[in-house]
Amino acid sequence: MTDKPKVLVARKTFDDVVERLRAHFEVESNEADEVWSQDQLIERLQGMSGVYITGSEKIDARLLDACPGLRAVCTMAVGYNNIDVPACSARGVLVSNAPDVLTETTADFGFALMMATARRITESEHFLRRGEWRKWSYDMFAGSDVHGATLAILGMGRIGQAIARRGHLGFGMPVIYHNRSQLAPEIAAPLGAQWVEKDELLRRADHLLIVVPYSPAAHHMVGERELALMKPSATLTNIARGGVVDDAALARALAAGTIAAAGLDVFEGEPQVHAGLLAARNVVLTPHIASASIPTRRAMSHLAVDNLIAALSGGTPPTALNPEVLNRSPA
Ligand code: 8YV
Repeated sequence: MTDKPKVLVARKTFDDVVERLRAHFEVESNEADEVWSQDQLIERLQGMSGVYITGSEKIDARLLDACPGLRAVCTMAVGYNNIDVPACSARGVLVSNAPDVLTETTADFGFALMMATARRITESEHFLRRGEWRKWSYDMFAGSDVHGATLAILGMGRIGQAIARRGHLGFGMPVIYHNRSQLAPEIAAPLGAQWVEKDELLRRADHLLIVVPYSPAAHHMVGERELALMKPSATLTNIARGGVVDDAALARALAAGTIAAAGLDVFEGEPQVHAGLLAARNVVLTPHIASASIPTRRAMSHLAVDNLIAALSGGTPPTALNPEVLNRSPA
């Protein structure tokens, strides 16, 4: 018998991460890394005080009402559009995410994806692997330049700023951005970043980088109308969330030559990918791996555990989204 609180690790993670939890809690871990339905998750959460999740598990009022013992929901992702934070707060459930630790790794990937898209790296590799490379020619897989081109960033949080720094300092790119709030001048100046209206951003972009968090207001923020504003030579790279871009409209724009190419790490309805994107020649597709370096995935996982331990042991979770719930006496 043990009186340790019970926690659920909803997806497979590093063994030592689970071991850290075992020192404090009775732990059940999804070692088979099955993707559970919400009903299966609810079933496994019975009697649990805390849960370690990823960006894939949906935590909403229905789940919370079915799991009244739950006190802490800690995700190893920075994005938390899968969690109804107000519903958690209303029930006194602490929520945390995992910011900062993935910023530089995700910015590296966004930049790499943008470069691969501009310089047609995967398209040319597929051509080579198919055995079609017979001779050199002057315009074979000629793409667009990255250095000196206008870097347009939609969303200018931590990751957007890290991408701006790479573009401005490393590649001499003029940087424009659109965000609800403007950066303080002392932050914008070293990034060479200038705030512009969204339509101007789209019109001037040589390379558009989308890093805005998903929210209902951001749904299809880039759709047919927005794509039509872009230069035919421009590229679009999305490392934010599926749903920010209208994938059907993007597939049409890529086929029609409205824009030159796209680099996509996130998709509407992933892991399904729109058939028009799969069929497109001028698109680089990756399976939501922007934060996937081993050190960063470890840091994200350990940060979720730091939060879970603190939340259930009377400590201060380092990256709580609703820390105010800890000051409330239990109902
Ligand atoms: C994660 C992400 O890999 O942190 C995020 O918001 O999108 C990625 O870094 C993913 O969400 C984990 O499920």
